[in-house]
Amino acid sequence: MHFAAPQCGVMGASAVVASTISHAVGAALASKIRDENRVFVAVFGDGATEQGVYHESLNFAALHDLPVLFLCENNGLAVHATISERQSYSITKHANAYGLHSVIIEEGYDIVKINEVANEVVSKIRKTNQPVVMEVKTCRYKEHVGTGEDFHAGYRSADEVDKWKSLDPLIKDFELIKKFTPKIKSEIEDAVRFAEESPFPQLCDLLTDVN
Ligand SMILES: Cc1ncc(C[n+]2csc(CCOP(=O)(O)OP(=O)(O)O)c2C)c(N)n1
Ligand SMILES: [Mg+2]
Repeated sequence: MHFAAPQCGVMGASAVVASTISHAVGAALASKIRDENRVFVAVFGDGATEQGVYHESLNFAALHDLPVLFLCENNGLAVHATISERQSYSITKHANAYGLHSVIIEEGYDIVKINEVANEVVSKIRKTNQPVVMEVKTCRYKEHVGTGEDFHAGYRSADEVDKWKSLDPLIKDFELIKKFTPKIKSEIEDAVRFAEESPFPQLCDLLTDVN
């Protein structure tokens, strides 16, 4: 949640829902002024579209032709509240009302399609400087926080989640899994070894890498 890697173009994330959307818009404005021809991607959930800053950000980006891809991962949930009890609007139609183009992908498990569509959208933004809202429908497998399941809470059923799992390439596509598992395992093992072999941090290390 708190990762940042400016050297790879990752500006950072925040636990405050929707707060980084305006950061992407600000970065896009700065980059446009410097004539860098870059595209900025703000990634957020369906719940974040209910925050005022989301609306201000769409309006500002459209008004100033800023190169931003607003990428909404719509899992139909904000904590335990389902989207049908929270939103009177459609995310894409609402974006159109601010003058933004929009794309919707219902098949959030189709990584090939998402990659193709995202590449097309990014190229279009780079050419036109017109911001776009891309909505991808998806599913949360686990409880809101933690690794357990909470179907007993009654806000959704296990059947709904099973439908998504039955289409998930990371569960179903053995060839894909086999291709990446050895590399992932060895990266994890290296990281664990590094941690176990490292000396315990001293008090004076407390603020190292904290900016
Ligand atoms: C400004 C703010 N309000 C409330 C919260 C508590 N909160 C944490 S996650 C969350 C739900 C966000 O829903 P969504 O944007 O759809 O993201 P998802 O959890 O589905 O990934 C809420 C309300 C918060 N972190 N920040
Ligand atoms: Mg959500």
